[in-house]
Amino acid sequence: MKNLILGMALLSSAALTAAPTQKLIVKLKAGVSPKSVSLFQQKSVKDVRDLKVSFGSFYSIKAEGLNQKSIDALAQDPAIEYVEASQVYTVSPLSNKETVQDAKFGDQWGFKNTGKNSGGWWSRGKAGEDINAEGVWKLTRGRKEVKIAVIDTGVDYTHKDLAANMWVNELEKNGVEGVDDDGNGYVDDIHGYDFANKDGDPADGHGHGTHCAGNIGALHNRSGIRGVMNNVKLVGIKFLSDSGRGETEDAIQSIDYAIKVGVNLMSNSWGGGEFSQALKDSIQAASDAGIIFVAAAGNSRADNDKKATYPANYEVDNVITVGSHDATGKKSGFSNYGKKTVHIFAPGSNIMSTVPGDRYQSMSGTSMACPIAAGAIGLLIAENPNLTPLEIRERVIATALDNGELGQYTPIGRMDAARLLKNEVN
Ligand SMILES: [Ca+2]
Ligand SMILES: [Ca+2]
Ligand SMILES: [Ca+2]
Repeated sequence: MKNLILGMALLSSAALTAAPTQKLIVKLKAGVSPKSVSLFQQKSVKDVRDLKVSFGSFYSIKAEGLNQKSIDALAQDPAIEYVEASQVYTVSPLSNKETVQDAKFGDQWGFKNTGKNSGGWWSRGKAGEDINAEGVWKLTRGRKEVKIAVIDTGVDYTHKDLAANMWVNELEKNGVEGVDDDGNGYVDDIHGYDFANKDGDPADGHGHGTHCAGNIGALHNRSGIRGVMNNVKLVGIKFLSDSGRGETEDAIQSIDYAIKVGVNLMSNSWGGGEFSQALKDSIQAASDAGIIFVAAAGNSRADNDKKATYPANYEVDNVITVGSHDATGKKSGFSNYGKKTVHIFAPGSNIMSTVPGDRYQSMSGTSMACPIAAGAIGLLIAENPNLTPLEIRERVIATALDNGELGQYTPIGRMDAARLLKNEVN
């Protein structure tokens, strides 16, 4: 096991030289004290950081000054289960159009496709190629008991179209600034947490996370857009910085935090890097807790069956990977695909949603398809709270609509939320 991890993920000494700030993720064996790890005591090892997660003893260390010999020694240490290189993850929305002051449901072709509302005369859509939002809203608009973590660049929790659907940690809201009032280990985490900056304010300095949040849970009021869910609690978990980049240790802590909050689903519109056993262990811990992990398939036009994209390709029961289709029902040009590994497609081209400052913007990417699918799955959870992650994934695949365009890219087709709720199988 140890050697396998090293072979797949650990940087060579040459690569470490090229990236001197590269960190390593170390998992200690159960019951081992970090004081007994000889390498942690060496002068060349800096910033030994206990990640304090609930599903194992994980540390990050600075690799600066480490040579291959000392890494090999670390891997041989009987106190260590595995060691791997930290990965860098990014968001990659493809087009950032101008933000607008207001937007409307009529702009949301992914929810109701008229054939004429997908972005302008040059991009005609096909009526009905949408998630059938009006159909599913006759059945449910969600429940406030359903908690969804948006693990991303943060969320503008003050946005007028989101504020009422934000999760509120009441003890912190009514507590003392600078004090961990609910004793969960995180100071002032009122609406979530910021693992990029290690503070209790997950405000979004990028825009991507707020866009994702709006797709899931923007309010069904008279202004702005609508999310797939009108009733939901959104937990803003930030680990991607304002430039849209984040690292393994913060991703792991984000997933751990979401487990501790007790979310039903994590929406993950980010990716990059190589296989990480530590990230897979985190996702497995979420699965063990009955939590769905929805992942964007990636935006590199690639076949995920042939070359794995992470976290989309982790083989854990709770991972539901989403590709993007456009307003004609065809695969978006940018979208990754995979007959076996991309479980469903959802709208992801020219998607209008919320961005910080009470504004709206159109973005494209599997980053957008992911939260739209996550919202539909949130509706399913609202009505069927006892389904297991595997049962949910199987139902998502089985109730997908075959629109005649996506069969070579995914098991069956695209998301139709009404079919998902009604369990209309093919
Ligand atoms: Ca707290
Ligand atoms: Ca506090
Ligand atoms: Ca609205």
